[in-house]
Amino acid sequence: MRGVILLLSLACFVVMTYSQECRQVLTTVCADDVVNSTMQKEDKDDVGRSRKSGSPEAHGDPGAKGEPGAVGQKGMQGESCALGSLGTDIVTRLAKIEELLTPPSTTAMATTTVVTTTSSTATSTVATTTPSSITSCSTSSSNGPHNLTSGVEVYCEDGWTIFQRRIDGSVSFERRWDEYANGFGQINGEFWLGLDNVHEMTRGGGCRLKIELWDFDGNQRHANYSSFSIESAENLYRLRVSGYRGNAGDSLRFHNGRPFSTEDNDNDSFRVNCATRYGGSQGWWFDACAYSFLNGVWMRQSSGIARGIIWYDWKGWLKPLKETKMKLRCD
Ligand SMILES: [Ca+2]
Repeated sequence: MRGVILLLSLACFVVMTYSQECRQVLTTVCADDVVNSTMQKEDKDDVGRSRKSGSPEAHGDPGAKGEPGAVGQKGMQGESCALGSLGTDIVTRLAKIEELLTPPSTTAMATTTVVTTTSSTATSTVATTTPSSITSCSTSSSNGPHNLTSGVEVYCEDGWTIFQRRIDGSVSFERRWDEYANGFGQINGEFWLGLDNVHEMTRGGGCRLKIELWDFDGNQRHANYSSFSIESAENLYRLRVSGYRGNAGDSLRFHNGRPFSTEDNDNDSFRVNCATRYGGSQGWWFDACAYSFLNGVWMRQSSGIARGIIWYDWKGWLKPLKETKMKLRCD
């Protein structure tokens, strides 16, 4: 084709240089050649172009489960867990509590004794104006709590030592033998001074007993005894009382000479335990069982015979009392 075009072009250039027809033929042939050449070039270029990627193939089925692996070797022991600041604080506090709860060693007790002696000396110097300890309430000029030289804390009132007080039922008198022997309660509220203490105070003789009683209507009665003492623990803290005078009636006569009884130490003369017969577990000098029971359950309304704080010769068995004081004085 290129050769034909070349010959035609030469012939046209030589023979028909100025022929319009020859120019048209040459232009048409040349145009076709350019079109064909362009088409071939485009076909060739198409080979080099990238095709659109096809749709992804679907996943195949999962393979079968493999055999389990061999057991691995035992790992090394880890380090102990470190405590955070909060944990350290708790440990420190626990150690302090343990220290406080641990009985002092012999050395520590010796040190404590020295400190106590020093403190007592210093206190004695101050005590010239305000005595901190007395031999008994009969030597005290003020009412309220006092420390006896024996170490016992007592409540003094007009020279008398209160050893039993009921006010409002705030302190339970349901106690066992050891508690009635040692004492319990609040010195400024309801308390029981303890049979051992009362025995020590009255063992020398010459003691009197005064009992003051109040009902829920504000009425007050008293019962005084010119002779009063409590025997030792070996004699079961037997009550010795005589020489009644007063306006409440002698409801202790039935109990004179009787041993003390509690829930865990039945020394009464009844077939059952009198200490647990009246709705509680209080101690008293029961016989079979009581015409007086000042340690009874504190209650406003009676729940049965001799239940509550009882003084038979004033209120009978069905009218509990509200407040009581039992106090002694030894001259
Ligand atoms: Ca009994």
